[in-house]
Amino acid sequence: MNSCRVCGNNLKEFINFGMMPIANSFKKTIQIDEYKFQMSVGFCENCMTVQLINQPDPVKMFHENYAFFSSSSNYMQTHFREFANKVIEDRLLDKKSIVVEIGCNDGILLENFKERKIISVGIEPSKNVARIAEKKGIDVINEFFNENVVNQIVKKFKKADVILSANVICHIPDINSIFSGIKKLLASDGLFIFEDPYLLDIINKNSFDQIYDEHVFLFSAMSVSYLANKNDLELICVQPQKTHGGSMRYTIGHKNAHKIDKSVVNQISLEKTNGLHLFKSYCNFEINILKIKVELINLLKILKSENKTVVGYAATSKSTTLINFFGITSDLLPVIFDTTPNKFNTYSPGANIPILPYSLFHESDPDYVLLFAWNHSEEIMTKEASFMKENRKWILYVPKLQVI
Ligand code: DWN
Ligand code: SAH
Ligand code: ZN
Repeated sequence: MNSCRVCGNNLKEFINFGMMPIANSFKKTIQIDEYKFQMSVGFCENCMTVQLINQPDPVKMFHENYAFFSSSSNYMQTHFREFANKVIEDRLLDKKSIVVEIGCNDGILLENFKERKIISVGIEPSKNVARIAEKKGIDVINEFFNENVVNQIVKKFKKADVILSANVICHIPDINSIFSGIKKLLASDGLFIFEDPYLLDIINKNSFDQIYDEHVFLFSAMSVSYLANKNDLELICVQPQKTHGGSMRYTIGHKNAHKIDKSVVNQISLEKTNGLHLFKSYCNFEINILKIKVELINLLKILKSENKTVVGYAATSKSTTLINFFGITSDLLPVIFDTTPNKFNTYSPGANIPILPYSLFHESDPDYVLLFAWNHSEEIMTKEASFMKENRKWILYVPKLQVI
């Protein structure tokens, strides 16, 4: 039996992607025997949480050489500046306030609090990115969030007025211990605000590539509400976000400490209208994933038979699922260009497709560009408008296959 990490009930499996590598394990040399794990996804009919059935040990994914640097997108920098400003204004934060962020990465969010002279602490296990945040003058605890970290913060400062987290809570398998840690760390009138890719958007847009080793949970308002309640907390507000193809911002407080916004009940009812509480919806999701697999592979094969050049744009974590599940090899996609120096001149996880520095993209002469960072399409398409004008086309696969 596969037990739900939230409530212990039996998980019902709905898709098996097969053996998958670590999504961010970009390699200096070609490797054919790298670490892989069985990536299948299950649904819990009791608490409504969608989750990976197996997840690699967190230390295999988050370490001193983590490949994702949050500040690689200008759009995300703006998003996090606006997020910080909103929290400061809504919560009337000042020099006496304490803000804690779980998974601060390179400090993309906390640097905004630092600028406003508000005390903030980041918890970040991946040493290389944590060091960048520290260089920005941010106080970082280089550890996985746990009870010891909670005690350290409360002892050094006080309980947190606000605990923030973006694209991190859905990464943490031992989720009840995270929520019980938050219960201890949060001041009596404090708020825990986190965002993660939103299950309803993932299903409706068929953005199945949000499923990879790091993303152990795909949350909804239903499942977060259950999780909060179980840990003597309460979901008090939800606010949809455009980021990462559709995310949800969840605001949580101590039980009975805040008025519950009507957005919670409205969102849960929308989720039920869309069948997120029913196993059959996930079986349909699997059908849609298999459909796009056939469509994209057919397109790449046709383009190859016509001697067209196709290159990949952005070696995202998401691309690891797509490339390996679809069986894309370097004969269909000879190269991926990316802006992250740590990924330059490496080979992609699993498929061993070469990753080259972004500067070489404009020296290449592709007919088609397969956009793996489809979530940043506005930013990227604007940036590349003049290059793409020269009779080149984008290939997009979310929410459906499009050549534009
Ligand atoms: O949840 C997560 C999110 C926040 O970030 C993490 N688990 C890992 C990561 O996911 P991702 O790798 O799918 O993130 P992005 O932001 O969709 O893609 C980032 C990659 O794209 C980087 O390698 C940089 C690259 N990129 C690029 O080459 N040119 C990005 C942009 C915006 C560009 O213009
Ligand atoms: N908040 C950033 C980073 C997201 S990437 C953003 O939205 O861009 C996920 C981050 O979570 C990584 O930097 C990783 O090291 C961190 N992380 C993973 N598990 C964690 C844990 N248990 N506690 C704190 N941070 C964690
Ligand atoms: Zn459950």
